[in-house]
Amino acid sequence: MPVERTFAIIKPDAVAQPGATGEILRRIEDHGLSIIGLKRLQLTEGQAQGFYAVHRERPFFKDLVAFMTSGPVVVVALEGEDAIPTWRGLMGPTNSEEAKAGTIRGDFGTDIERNAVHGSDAPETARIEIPYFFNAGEIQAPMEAL
Ligand code: 3AN
Repeated sequence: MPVERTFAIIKPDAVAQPGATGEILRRIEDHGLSIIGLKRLQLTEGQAQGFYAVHRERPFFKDLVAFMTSGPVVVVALEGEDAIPTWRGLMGPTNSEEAKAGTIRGDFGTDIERNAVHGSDAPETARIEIPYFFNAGEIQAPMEAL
């Protein structure tokens, strides 16, 4: 199993639920992933547009940016064996309406837009997404990653 890094966002809908941020971080650590970077911030419109630039032509882009800037988020850099599939498995499918109870999107999300969390879909994506929010001094790795 490769040691890899991934990037997570706890989105405004989840951050707004008392206890949800702690519970999500607990699930992450319970599944063997190390939190190597963590901060809470209010995204600007420009930050949200840049982060989701790949979706800028999609009909839901404007709503997605409005939602992602509607309240604070928590951004997290993770490291561990199979971190990308492990985190995506914990998250559940994109649409919270299709996500099973016990997944984060099933337990804390509402629909396809208000879906509680984000996770990188591939190592190349994580390599772009982590530096989008963290500078080198804000990442402390317990082991050397790829
Ligand atoms: P995932 O976050 O599961 O990788 P993506 O990358 O397809 O999903 O979509 C990025 C984000 O865009 C999703 N987390 C969701 O918030 C939003 N999104 C995707 N598809 C739709 C849609 N059809 N309607 C509204 N929002 C969407």
